[in-house]
Amino acid sequence: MSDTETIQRPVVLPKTEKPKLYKVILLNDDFTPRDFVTSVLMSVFRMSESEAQGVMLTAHRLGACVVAVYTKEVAEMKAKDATDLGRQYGFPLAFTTEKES
Ligand code: NFA
Repeated sequence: MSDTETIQRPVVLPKTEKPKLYKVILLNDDFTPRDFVTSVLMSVFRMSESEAQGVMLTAHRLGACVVAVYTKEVAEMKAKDATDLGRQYGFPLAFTTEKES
C-alpha cells in the first residue's frame, strides 16, 4: 500500500427541484357586487385598490382573470379563503386554482 490513498467520494448532485406553481383564478358571476370583489382581492391577495379594480374588471369583461401565482398549498388556501368570504355574505364569488404549465 502506498503512503497516500485517494478516497473516492460519491458525487452528490444538489437537488434543486423548483416548486410547482399554481395560478389563482377569479371567475366572473352576475351577482357579486364589484366593490365586494375588489375588497376581497385587496384583503386576501394584498393588492392595492387600483390593482384589485383592474383584476376585477378583467374578470368581469373576459369571464376570468389570473389573480396571482403561488405554491400549491398557498394557492389553494387563498382561493378557499376568498371563496369562503363571498359565501359568508351570500355571494357566488368563486376562485379556482390551476397548475402552471
Ligand atoms: N360581474 C359582477 C357584477 O357585475 C362583478 C364581478 C366581477 C363578479 C368579477 C365576480 C368577478 N356585479
